[in-house]
Amino acid sequence: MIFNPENECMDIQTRKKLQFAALKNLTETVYSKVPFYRNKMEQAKITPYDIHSIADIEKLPFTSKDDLRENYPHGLRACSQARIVEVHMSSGTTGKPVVNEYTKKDLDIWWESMARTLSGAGCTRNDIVHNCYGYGLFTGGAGVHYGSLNVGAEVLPMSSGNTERQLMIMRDFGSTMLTCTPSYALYLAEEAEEAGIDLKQLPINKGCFGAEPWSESMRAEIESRYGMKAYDIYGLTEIIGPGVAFECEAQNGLHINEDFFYPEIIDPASGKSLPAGEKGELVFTTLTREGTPLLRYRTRDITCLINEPCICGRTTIRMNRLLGRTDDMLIIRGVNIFPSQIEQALIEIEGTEPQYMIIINRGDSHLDEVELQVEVKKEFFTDETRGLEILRSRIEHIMKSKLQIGMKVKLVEPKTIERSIGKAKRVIDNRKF
Ligand code: DLL
Repeated sequence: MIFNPENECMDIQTRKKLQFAALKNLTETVYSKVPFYRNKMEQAKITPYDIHSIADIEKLPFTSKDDLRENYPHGLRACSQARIVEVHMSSGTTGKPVVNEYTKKDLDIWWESMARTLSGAGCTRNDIVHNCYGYGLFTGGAGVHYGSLNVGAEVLPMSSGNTERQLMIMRDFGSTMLTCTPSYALYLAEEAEEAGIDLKQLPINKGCFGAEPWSESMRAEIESRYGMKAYDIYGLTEIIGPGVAFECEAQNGLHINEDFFYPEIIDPASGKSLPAGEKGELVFTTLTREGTPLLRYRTRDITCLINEPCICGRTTIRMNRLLGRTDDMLIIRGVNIFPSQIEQALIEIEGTEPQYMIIINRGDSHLDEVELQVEVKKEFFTDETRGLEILRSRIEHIMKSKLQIGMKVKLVEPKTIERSIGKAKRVIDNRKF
């Protein structure tokens, strides 16, 4: 189903003209209203008058996650506070959160993008959307919620947790569409099996899954366990939340809502633009955003663009499912985590060495399980095990409060974690994506 054929199937040349007009407008706005962008553009010796076509976007400076953090909380806002109606923040816990401030028009863009996304997966006003993405500062819950309302579907604002209740409501309310992380979808399926519920007999027949890496084999497993079609959805807090790109019935690449979010692929090392088909770092410019618009934002996600027509009739450019990241960010149970955060927390705990290994497994329950091995100072390894046990539970507690995910801590003797020559290996990720 195509939610907005006029825009989604627009003639490509017409779209390019609109993108150019929006880009020009955007550069004028940020140049005049956001000192951060004016400085960057001055350093790059460029003004809005130098933008003569959409291709001139390459002249503009990039924006990075660090820029966002350094300008926390309001440094990148391009309008008055009075025009802001909603705020979301990154799920990450490193330093300062990454903030997105929405005006009413920004929310309209999100409503539209998410309605296109859900419609791409076949959602109509007859559907009952079982939304297990988290509600709160995370964008997943709100994004799907708004999209469902815009389509006219009925939405069940579930959030995650309490599986028994999830399954009861799914059955009793006849949910037809599931939205959550792919690992949570598999976890729910496992619990349903345990409870003797045959999901294939329930009305649930499609789902939109994203916010973390997943694979074709996970898709096959979700589809067969639920007897449903499983679609990939992509997005990030900084740009809008979910709804930046989505799969259609072809399930062959994600259509980018490029009238709102202009994509580029660059070589992460040189910053040079790469043509469609070549793998590199995904960069977005939020052409029509008002609250916290972004110029050439480096996502650190790796993929390639697909510039061929799609059988569904949409003319928007597609991106491949994500192929990795340029940094070492891990997504564990939907929470973005950098190994350096764990290191930082350990340094502050007396009795530990800054030697650690993070081992991630996708457990029997299909949820991510983390074991953190930490080297302990020699003097702690005595016959008295109580001291060790206190230290172990203290580390678990600190990690949980700083990183927002639970992990199993295993204390090991000094010098047991393998030392590497050169770049230390801190993560063993056994999950299959
Ligand atoms: O994860 C927004 C979202 C919510 C997307 C619900 C889809 C569904 P963040 O927490 O800011 O926002 O994390 C963004 O998650 O840069 C990717 O690395 C990763 N990611 C998002 N979608 C996918 C996907 C939300 N479909 C970061 N496949 C992004 C793989 C994904 N990775």
